Amino acid sequence: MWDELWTDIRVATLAPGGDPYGLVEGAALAVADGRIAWIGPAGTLPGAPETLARRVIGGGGRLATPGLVDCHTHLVFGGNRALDFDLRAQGATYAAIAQAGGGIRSTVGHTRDLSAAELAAAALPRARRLLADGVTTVEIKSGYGLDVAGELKLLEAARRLGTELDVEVVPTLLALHALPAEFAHDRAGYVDLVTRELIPAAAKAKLAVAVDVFCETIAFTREECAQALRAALDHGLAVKVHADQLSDGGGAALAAEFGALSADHVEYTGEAGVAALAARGTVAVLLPGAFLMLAEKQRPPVALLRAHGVPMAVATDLNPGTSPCTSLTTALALARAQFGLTAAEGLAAVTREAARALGLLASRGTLEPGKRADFCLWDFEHPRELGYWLGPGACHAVVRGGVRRDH
Ligand code: DI6
Ligand code: FE
Repeated sequence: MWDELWTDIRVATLAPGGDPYGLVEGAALAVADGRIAWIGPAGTLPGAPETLARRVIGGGGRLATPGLVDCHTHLVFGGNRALDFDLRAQGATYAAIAQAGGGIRSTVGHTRDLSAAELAAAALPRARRLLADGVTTVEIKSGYGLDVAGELKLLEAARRLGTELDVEVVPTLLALHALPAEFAHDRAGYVDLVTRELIPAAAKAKLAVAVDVFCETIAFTREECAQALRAALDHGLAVKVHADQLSDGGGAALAAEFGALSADHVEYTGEAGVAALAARGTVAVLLPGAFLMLAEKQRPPVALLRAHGVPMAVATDLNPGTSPCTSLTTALALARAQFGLTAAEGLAAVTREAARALGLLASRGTLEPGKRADFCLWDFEHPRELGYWLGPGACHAVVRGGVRRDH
Protein backbone atom coordinates (compact mmCIF):
# COMPACT_ATOMS: atom_id res chain seq x y z
CA MET A 1 0.00 0.00 0.00
CA TRP A 2 1.40 3.40 -0.97
CA ASP A 3 1.47 6.25 1.53
CA GLU A 4 -0.08 8.79 -0.81
CA LEU A 5 -1.53 8.93 -4.25
CA TRP A 6 -1.80 12.26 -6.03
CA THR A 7 -4.45 12.26 -8.74
CA ASP A 8 -5.93 14.84 -11.10
CA ILE A 9 -2.53 16.32 -12.00
CA ARG A 10 -0.67 16.94 -15.21
CA VAL A 11 3.00 16.11 -14.93
CA ALA A 12 6.14 17.39 -16.60
CA THR A 13 8.41 14.50 -15.61
CA LEU A 14 11.55 15.77 -17.41
CA ALA A 15 12.36 12.10 -17.93
CA PRO A 16 14.69 11.62 -20.90
CA GLY A 17 13.17 10.43 -24.18
CA GLY A 18 9.94 11.58 -25.77
CA ASP A 19 8.71 15.13 -25.57
CA PRO A 20 11.16 17.57 -23.94
CA TYR A 21 8.93 18.17 -20.91
CA GLY A 22 8.00 14.51 -20.47
CA LEU A 23 4.42 15.72 -20.27
CA VAL A 24 1.76 13.28 -19.00
CA GLU A 25 -1.85 14.52 -19.03
CA GLY A 26 -4.38 13.07 -16.58
CA ALA A 27 -1.56 11.71 -14.45
CA ALA A 28 -1.21 10.18 -11.00
CA LEU A 29 1.85 10.00 -8.77
CA ALA A 30 2.29 7.62 -5.85
CA VAL A 31 4.60 8.18 -2.88
CA ALA A 32 6.01 5.52 -0.57
CA ASP A 33 8.76 6.10 2.02
CA GLY A 34 9.41 9.57 0.65
CA ARG A 35 10.07 8.28 -2.85
CA ILE A 36 8.12 8.09 -6.06
CA ALA A 37 6.59 4.60 -6.16
CA TRP A 38 4.57 5.00 -9.36
CA ILE A 39 3.92 7.70 -11.95
CA GLY A 40 1.92 7.63 -15.16
CA PRO A 41 -1.50 8.15 -16.73
CA ALA A 42 -4.16 7.65 -14.04
CA GLY A 43 -6.04 5.34 -16.42
CA THR A 44 -3.23 2.79 -16.16
CA LEU A 45 -3.16 2.65 -12.33
CA PRO A 46 -3.21 -0.99 -11.16
CA GLY A 47 -6.52 -0.51 -9.26
CA ALA A 48 -8.97 1.98 -7.81
CA PRO A 49 -7.05 4.85 -6.11
CA GLU A 50 -8.61 4.28 -2.64
CA THR A 51 -7.43 0.66 -2.67
CA LEU A 52 -3.84 1.59 -3.55
CA ALA A 53 -2.87 4.27 -1.02
CA ARG A 54 -3.60 5.29 2.53
CA ARG A 55 -4.42 8.80 1.33
CA VAL A 56 -5.63 10.05 -2.06
CA ILE A 57 -5.05 13.72 -2.80
CA GLY A 58 -6.61 15.58 -5.71
CA GLY A 59 -4.29 18.02 -7.45
CA GLY A 60 -7.09 20.14 -8.97
CA GLY A 61 -5.75 19.61 -12.49
CA ARG A 62 -2.55 21.49 -11.65
CA LEU A 63 0.81 21.05 -13.34
CA ALA A 64 3.43 19.10 -11.38
CA THR A 65 7.15 19.45 -12.07
CA PRO A 66 10.19 18.06 -10.30
CA GLY A 67 11.13 20.14 -7.26
CA LEU A 68 13.46 22.92 -8.32
CA VAL A 69 17.18 22.56 -7.60
CA ASP A 70 19.15 25.73 -6.90
CA CYS A 71 22.66 24.50 -7.70
CA HIS A 72 24.62 27.70 -6.98
CA THR A 73 24.00 29.97 -3.99
CA HIS A 74 25.98 31.94 -1.45
CA LEU A 75 22.96 32.00 0.84
CA VAL A 76 24.74 32.34 4.19
CA PHE A 77 26.33 35.72 4.92
CA GLY A 78 26.19 38.65 7.32
CA GLY A 79 24.96 42.15 6.43
CA ASN A 80 24.14 43.14 2.87
CA ARG A 81 25.69 45.16 0.05
CA ALA A 82 22.93 47.58 -0.88
CA LEU A 83 25.53 50.33 -0.65
CA ASP A 84 27.75 48.65 -3.28
CA PHE A 85 24.75 48.46 -5.58
CA ASP A 86 24.08 52.14 -5.12
CA LEU A 87 27.76 52.94 -5.80
CA ARG A 88 27.52 50.93 -9.03
CA ALA A 89 24.49 52.98 -10.01
CA GLN A 90 26.78 56.01 -9.67
CA GLY A 91 29.39 54.54 -11.98
CA ALA A 92 31.70 52.45 -9.79
CA THR A 93 32.52 49.01 -11.17
CA TYR A 94 32.33 45.69 -9.30
CA ALA A 95 36.09 45.25 -9.71
CA ALA A 96 36.89 48.79 -8.52
CA ILE A 97 34.70 48.38 -5.42
CA ALA A 98 36.41 45.04 -4.68
CA GLN A 99 39.88 46.52 -5.14
CA ALA A 100 39.01 49.40 -2.79
CA GLY A 101 38.32 46.85 -0.02
CA GLY A 102 34.54 46.77 -0.47
CA GLY A 103 32.87 43.92 -2.28
CA ILE A 104 33.35 40.41 -0.96
CA ARG A 105 35.77 41.58 1.72
CA SER A 106 33.16 43.88 3.27
CA THR A 107 30.76 40.95 3.56
CA VAL A 108 33.60 38.99 5.16
CA GLY A 109 33.79 41.68 7.85
CA HIS A 110 30.07 41.40 8.63
CA THR A 111 30.19 37.60 8.50
CA ARG A 112 33.15 37.10 10.81
CA ASP A 113 31.26 38.96 13.57
CA LEU A 114 28.46 36.38 13.68
CA SER A 115 28.25 32.87 15.16
CA ALA A 116 27.07 29.88 13.13
CA ALA A 117 23.67 30.12 14.84
CA GLU A 118 23.40 33.85 14.07
CA LEU A 119 24.41 33.28 10.45
CA ALA A 120 21.82 30.53 10.06
CA ALA A 121 19.18 32.81 11.59
CA ALA A 122 20.12 35.64 9.21
CA ALA A 123 19.86 33.30 6.24
CA LEU A 124 16.55 31.74 7.31
CA PRO A 125 14.14 34.28 5.73
CA ARG A 126 16.07 34.17 2.46
CA ALA A 127 16.00 30.38 2.47
CA ARG A 128 12.27 30.35 3.18
CA ARG A 129 11.63 32.59 0.18
CA LEU A 130 13.63 30.23 -2.04
CA LEU A 131 11.74 27.19 -0.78
CA ALA A 132 8.33 28.86 -1.12
CA ASP A 133 9.21 29.46 -4.77
CA GLY A 134 9.63 25.73 -5.37
CA VAL A 135 13.22 24.89 -4.42
CA THR A 136 13.59 21.45 -2.85
CA THR A 137 17.39 21.07 -2.95
CA VAL A 138 19.79 23.96 -2.44
CA GLU A 139 23.53 24.21 -2.78
CA ILE A 140 25.19 26.64 -0.36
CA LYS A 141 28.76 27.88 -0.65
CA SER A 142 31.02 29.28 2.02
CA GLY A 143 33.39 32.04 0.93
CA TYR A 144 32.79 34.88 3.37
CA GLY A 145 34.93 33.55 6.21
CA LEU A 146 38.26 33.27 4.39
CA ASP A 147 40.07 31.66 7.30
CA VAL A 148 39.87 28.13 8.64
CA ALA A 149 37.45 28.82 11.49
CA GLY A 150 35.34 31.27 9.48
CA GLU A 151 34.85 28.98 6.50
CA LEU A 152 33.99 25.98 8.70
CA LYS A 153 31.55 28.21 10.60
CA LEU A 154 29.73 29.10 7.36
CA LEU A 155 29.48 25.43 6.42
CA GLU A 156 28.19 24.67 9.89
CA ALA A 157 25.57 27.42 9.47
CA ALA A 158 24.53 25.91 6.13
CA ARG A 159 24.12 22.53 7.79
CA ARG A 160 21.99 24.07 10.58
CA LEU A 161 19.79 25.73 8.02
CA GLY A 162 19.17 22.39 6.32
CA THR A 163 18.27 20.78 9.64
CA GLU A 164 16.00 23.63 10.68
CA LEU A 165 14.09 23.67 7.39
CA ASP A 166 14.33 19.91 6.81
CA VAL A 167 15.66 20.51 3.32
CA GLU A 168 18.63 18.99 1.51
CA VAL A 169 21.53 21.44 1.63
CA VAL A 170 24.53 20.62 -0.53
CA PRO A 171 27.50 22.36 1.16
CA THR A 172 30.42 23.63 -0.92
CA LEU A 173 33.71 25.09 0.32
CA LEU A 174 34.57 28.27 -1.61
CA ALA A 175 37.63 29.44 0.28
CA LEU A 176 39.31 30.74 -2.88
CA HIS A 177 36.67 33.44 -3.28
CA ALA A 178 38.71 36.52 -2.38
CA LEU A 179 42.11 37.09 -0.85
CA PRO A 180 41.60 38.00 2.83
CA ALA A 181 43.14 41.31 3.89
CA GLU A 182 45.59 39.64 6.29
CA PHE A 183 47.15 37.76 3.35
CA ALA A 184 47.23 40.80 1.04
CA HIS A 185 50.99 40.36 0.66
CA ASP A 186 51.10 36.59 0.84
CA ARG A 187 48.85 35.04 -1.80
CA ALA A 188 50.73 31.76 -1.72
CA GLY A 189 50.36 31.62 2.04
CA TYR A 190 46.58 31.79 1.79
CA VAL A 191 46.36 29.20 -0.98
CA ASP A 192 48.62 26.92 1.08
CA LEU A 193 46.41 27.39 4.15
CA VAL A 194 43.36 26.44 2.12
CA THR A 195 44.94 23.39 0.50
CA ARG A 196 46.87 22.08 3.51
CA GLU A 197 44.49 22.86 6.38
CA LEU A 198 41.04 23.96 5.34
CA ILE A 199 40.19 21.44 2.63
CA PRO A 200 41.37 18.47 4.73
CA ALA A 201 39.49 19.80 7.78
CA ALA A 202 36.23 20.35 5.85
CA ALA A 203 36.49 16.90 4.28
CA LYS A 204 37.26 15.21 7.61
CA ALA A 205 34.33 16.90 9.36
CA LYS A 206 32.11 16.09 6.36
CA LEU A 207 31.08 19.74 6.28
CA ALA A 208 31.52 20.06 2.49
CA VAL A 209 30.91 17.72 -0.43
CA ALA A 210 32.62 19.92 -3.01
CA VAL A 211 35.21 22.65 -3.44
CA ASP A 212 34.59 25.69 -5.64
CA VAL A 213 37.11 28.35 -6.70
CA PHE A 214 36.73 31.85 -8.16
CA CYS A 215 39.05 31.82 -11.18
CA GLU A 216 39.23 35.48 -12.23
CA THR A 217 41.66 38.38 -12.55
CA ILE A 218 40.22 39.98 -9.39
CA ALA A 219 40.29 36.67 -7.52
CA PHE A 220 42.61 33.68 -8.13
CA THR A 221 44.79 32.51 -10.99
CA ARG A 222 44.39 29.22 -12.80
CA GLU A 223 47.45 27.85 -11.01
CA GLU A 224 46.17 28.86 -7.57
CA CYS A 225 42.78 27.36 -8.38
CA ALA A 226 44.37 24.18 -9.71
CA GLN A 227 46.24 23.72 -6.43
CA ALA A 228 42.98 23.83 -4.47
CA LEU A 229 41.11 21.61 -6.93
CA ARG A 230 43.87 19.00 -6.74
CA ALA A 231 43.62 19.00 -2.94
CA ALA A 232 39.85 18.66 -3.18
CA LEU A 233 40.08 15.58 -5.41
CA ASP A 234 42.77 14.12 -3.13
CA HIS A 235 40.31 14.40 -0.23
CA GLY A 236 37.43 12.83 -2.11
CA LEU A 237 35.52 16.05 -2.72
CA ALA A 238 33.83 17.03 -5.97
CA VAL A 239 34.99 20.23 -7.69
CA LYS A 240 33.43 23.16 -9.53
CA VAL A 241 34.65 26.52 -10.81
CA HIS A 242 33.39 30.12 -10.98
CA ALA A 243 34.63 30.41 -14.56
CA ASP A 244 35.07 33.24 -17.05
CA GLN A 245 32.53 35.54 -15.40
CA LEU A 246 34.26 38.86 -16.07
CA SER A 247 37.01 37.82 -18.50
CA ASP A 248 38.16 34.73 -20.40
CA GLY A 249 40.69 33.34 -17.99
CA GLY A 250 40.45 29.76 -19.16
CA GLY A 251 38.20 28.89 -16.24
CA ALA A 252 35.94 26.54 -18.19
CA ALA A 253 38.94 24.62 -19.54
CA LEU A 254 40.28 24.39 -15.98
CA ALA A 255 36.93 23.01 -14.79
CA ALA A 256 36.96 20.40 -17.55
CA GLU A 257 40.57 19.47 -16.85
CA PHE A 258 39.64 18.57 -13.27
CA GLY A 259 36.42 16.79 -14.23
CA ALA A 260 34.35 19.44 -12.46
CA LEU A 261 30.65 18.90 -11.93
CA SER A 262 30.03 22.41 -13.23
CA ALA A 263 31.59 25.55 -14.65
CA ASP A 264 29.54 28.49 -13.47
CA HIS A 265 28.86 31.91 -15.09
CA VAL A 266 30.85 31.18 -18.32
CA GLU A 267 29.96 34.53 -19.94
CA TYR A 268 33.41 34.89 -21.51
CA THR A 269 34.03 31.22 -22.29
CA GLY A 270 35.17 30.70 -25.88
CA GLU A 271 34.67 27.73 -28.18
CA ALA A 272 37.72 25.83 -26.90
CA GLY A 273 36.37 26.08 -23.36
CA VAL A 274 32.92 24.97 -24.49
CA ALA A 275 34.38 21.98 -26.33
CA ALA A 276 36.36 21.04 -23.21
CA LEU A 277 33.18 21.14 -21.10
CA ALA A 278 31.38 18.96 -23.66
CA ALA A 279 34.18 16.40 -23.66
CA ARG A 280 34.08 16.04 -19.85
CA GLY A 281 30.30 16.24 -19.43
CA THR A 282 30.71 19.27 -17.19
CA VAL A 283 27.49 21.28 -16.73
CA ALA A 284 27.48 25.00 -17.59
CA VAL A 285 25.60 26.86 -14.84
CA LEU A 286 24.15 30.14 -16.08
CA LEU A 287 23.67 32.89 -13.52
CA PRO A 288 21.50 35.62 -15.02
CA GLY A 289 20.93 37.46 -11.74
CA ALA A 290 24.58 38.52 -11.55
CA PHE A 291 24.57 39.37 -15.26
CA LEU A 292 21.58 41.67 -14.72
CA MET A 293 22.70 43.32 -11.49
CA LEU A 294 26.24 43.95 -12.78
CA ALA A 295 24.79 45.33 -16.04
CA GLU A 296 27.07 42.96 -17.92
CA LYS A 297 27.02 42.99 -21.70
CA GLN A 298 28.76 39.72 -22.55
CA ARG A 299 26.22 36.89 -22.66
CA PRO A 300 27.21 33.27 -22.07
CA PRO A 301 27.75 31.39 -25.37
CA VAL A 302 24.38 29.63 -25.31
CA ALA A 303 24.38 28.79 -29.03
CA LEU A 304 27.83 27.17 -28.69
CA LEU A 305 26.85 25.31 -25.53
CA ARG A 306 23.78 24.01 -27.33
CA ALA A 307 25.74 23.06 -30.46
CA HIS A 308 28.32 21.14 -28.40
CA GLY A 309 25.68 19.45 -26.26
CA VAL A 310 26.88 20.95 -22.97
CA PRO A 311 24.13 20.56 -20.33
CA MET A 312 22.90 23.95 -19.14
CA ALA A 313 21.62 24.69 -15.64
CA VAL A 314 20.34 27.98 -14.23
CA ALA A 315 20.75 29.07 -10.60
CA THR A 316 20.06 32.16 -8.50
CA ASP A 317 23.71 32.75 -7.41
CA LEU A 318 21.93 34.22 -4.38
CA ASN A 319 24.60 36.44 -2.83
CA PRO A 320 24.75 39.93 -1.33
CA GLY A 321 27.09 41.47 -3.89
CA THR A 322 25.95 40.58 -7.37
CA SER A 323 22.72 38.61 -7.17
CA PRO A 324 20.45 39.31 -4.22
CA CYS A 325 17.85 37.06 -5.80
CA THR A 326 15.72 34.75 -3.65
CA SER A 327 13.57 33.32 -6.45
CA LEU A 328 14.77 30.61 -8.82
CA THR A 329 11.73 31.09 -11.07
CA THR A 330 12.77 34.74 -11.44
CA ALA A 331 16.34 33.68 -12.29
CA LEU A 332 14.85 31.36 -14.89
CA ALA A 333 12.80 34.16 -16.43
CA LEU A 334 15.96 36.28 -16.58
CA ALA A 335 17.86 33.44 -18.28
CA ARG A 336 15.13 33.01 -20.84
CA ALA A 337 14.83 36.76 -21.49
CA GLN A 338 18.53 37.64 -21.45
CA PHE A 339 20.21 34.47 -22.72
CA GLY A 340 17.50 33.07 -25.01
CA LEU A 341 16.95 29.69 -23.40
CA THR A 342 13.88 27.95 -24.76
CA ALA A 343 11.08 27.10 -22.34
CA ALA A 344 12.04 23.42 -22.42
CA GLU A 345 15.73 24.17 -21.87
CA GLY A 346 14.75 26.47 -19.03
CA LEU A 347 12.62 23.97 -17.15
CA ALA A 348 15.36 21.34 -17.52
CA ALA A 349 17.93 23.91 -16.36
CA VAL A 350 16.32 24.34 -12.93
CA THR A 351 15.47 20.66 -12.44
CA ARG A 352 17.28 17.84 -14.28
CA GLU A 353 20.41 19.74 -15.31
CA ALA A 354 20.73 21.48 -11.94
CA ALA A 355 20.55 18.07 -10.24
CA ARG A 356 23.23 16.87 -12.66
CA ALA A 357 25.36 19.89 -11.72
CA LEU A 358 25.25 18.70 -8.10
CA GLY A 359 25.96 15.08 -8.98
CA LEU A 360 22.47 14.20 -7.68
CA LEU A 361 20.70 13.14 -10.86
CA ALA A 362 20.30 9.59 -9.59
CA SER A 363 17.98 10.73 -6.80
CA ARG A 364 16.33 13.94 -8.04
CA GLY A 365 15.80 16.33 -10.93
CA THR A 366 13.17 14.26 -12.78
CA LEU A 367 9.95 12.56 -11.70
CA GLU A 368 10.66 8.86 -12.11
CA PRO A 369 10.04 5.82 -9.91
CA GLY A 370 12.68 5.44 -7.21
CA LYS A 371 13.61 9.11 -7.08
CA ARG A 372 12.86 11.32 -4.09
CA ALA A 373 9.27 12.55 -4.04
CA ASP A 374 10.28 16.19 -4.49
CA PHE A 375 7.75 18.00 -6.65
CA CYS A 376 5.85 21.25 -7.04
CA LEU A 377 2.32 22.02 -8.14
CA TRP A 378 1.96 25.19 -10.17
CA ASP A 379 -0.95 27.37 -11.20
CA PHE A 380 0.05 26.95 -14.84
CA GLU A 381 -1.69 25.77 -17.98
CA HIS A 382 1.56 24.72 -19.62
CA PRO A 383 5.17 24.19 -18.48
CA ARG A 384 6.32 27.02 -20.72
CA GLU A 385 4.81 29.39 -18.14
CA LEU A 386 7.62 28.54 -15.70
CA GLY A 387 10.10 31.33 -16.28
CA TYR A 388 7.56 33.39 -18.20
CA TRP A 389 5.92 35.07 -15.20
CA LEU A 390 8.50 37.44 -13.78
CA GLY A 391 8.62 37.06 -10.02
CA PRO A 392 7.67 34.36 -7.52
CA GLY A 393 4.17 33.41 -6.39
CA ALA A 394 2.88 30.79 -8.85
CA CYS A 395 4.00 27.82 -6.77
CA HIS A 396 0.82 26.36 -5.29
CA ALA A 397 2.35 23.52 -3.27
CA VAL A 398 5.76 22.07 -2.52
CA VAL A 399 6.22 18.40 -1.65
CA ARG A 400 9.64 17.47 -0.30
CA GLY A 401 10.49 13.88 0.48
CA GLY A 402 6.80 13.03 0.04
CA VAL A 403 5.68 15.59 2.64
CA ARG A 404 3.74 18.71 1.77
CA ARG A 405 5.53 21.78 3.12
CA ASP A 406 4.42 25.23 4.20
CA HIS A 407 6.91 28.07 4.21
N1 DI6 B 1 30.92 35.46 -8.35
C1 DI6 B 1 29.74 35.94 -7.95
O1 DI6 B 1 28.86 36.28 -8.69
C2 DI6 B 1 29.71 35.95 -6.49
N2 DI6 B 1 30.92 35.31 -6.17
C3 DI6 B 1 31.60 35.09 -7.25
O2 DI6 B 1 32.69 34.57 -7.24
C4 DI6 B 1 29.69 37.33 -5.93
C5 DI6 B 1 29.95 37.33 -4.48
C6 DI6 B 1 29.92 38.71 -3.86
O3 DI6 B 1 30.14 39.72 -4.53
O4 DI6 B 1 29.68 38.76 -2.63
FE1 FE C 1 28.59 32.69 -7.31
